[in-house]
Amino acid sequence: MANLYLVTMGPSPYSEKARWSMDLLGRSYTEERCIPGLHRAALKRIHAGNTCPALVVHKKDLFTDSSDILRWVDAQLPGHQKLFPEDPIQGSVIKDFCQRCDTKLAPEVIAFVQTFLTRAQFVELCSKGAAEDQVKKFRWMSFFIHFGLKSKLKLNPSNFKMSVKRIGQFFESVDHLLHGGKNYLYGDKISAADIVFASYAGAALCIPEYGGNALNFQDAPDEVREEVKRWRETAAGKFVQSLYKDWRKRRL
Ligand SMILES: N[C@@H](CCC(=O)N[C@@H](CS)C(=O)NCC(=O)O)C(=O)O
Repeated sequence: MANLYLVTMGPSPYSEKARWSMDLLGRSYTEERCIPGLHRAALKRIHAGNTCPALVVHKKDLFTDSSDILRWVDAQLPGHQKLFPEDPIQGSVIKDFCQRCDTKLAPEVIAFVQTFLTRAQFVELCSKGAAEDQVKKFRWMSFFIHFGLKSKLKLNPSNFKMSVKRIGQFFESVDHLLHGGKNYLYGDKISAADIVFASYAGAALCIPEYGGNALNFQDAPDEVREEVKRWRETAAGKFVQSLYKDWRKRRL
């Protein structure tokens, strides 16, 4: 096993947050990209829980939550590059914002992306980058996985509407943070707040530079495309697009 071993799921916004923070750190790591529903074996192998992402460091330290992975990355960075500023007040404002993204934005984004996917679209979205044996298994299990996920996450048109409303409200709150043409959400340099928000919003906005598997805007369901078009024009949407262009491939 590699010194830094990251287990993810392609479309998972939490996985994108972990992947992006690892990429910012700039150390080489191995990513095992799993298919939802078939991810348990990979997690079991590293003694993790039931959810992706999970990170194993030097074959001994295990992090099983995207926020813990982001914190681990931050601990590796020198003071002037910290993603959570050392100033306690700014640090706690950013921590609160990130928690709000975790609880109020990410679950809505998952519902938004998945609700109207056909099984073929779901298979395509989940398979990219996964190991060949998982992809093969997925071909005959996808009906059950797709159906199971829809019922587990209660994906239906009325919950979709609710998710659209909540994502829209979240974007409005970010529009306020960006008031006056700011380049970053808090302070004058990139922070955890920018990475976390953009990782989650990037999945909703079908951003081509998304590090995992995002929907392709052209092929996305009509219901999704309509909202994406609108959100991309907001200050928050433009901010996410430019952060991906400027920062997604950068190292700190
Ligand atoms: N709080 C966790 C949430 C992770 C999470 O819910 N991951 C989803 C993918 S988006 C997952 O692995 N679900 C699989 C399952 O629940 O079995 C984190 O931030 O890492």
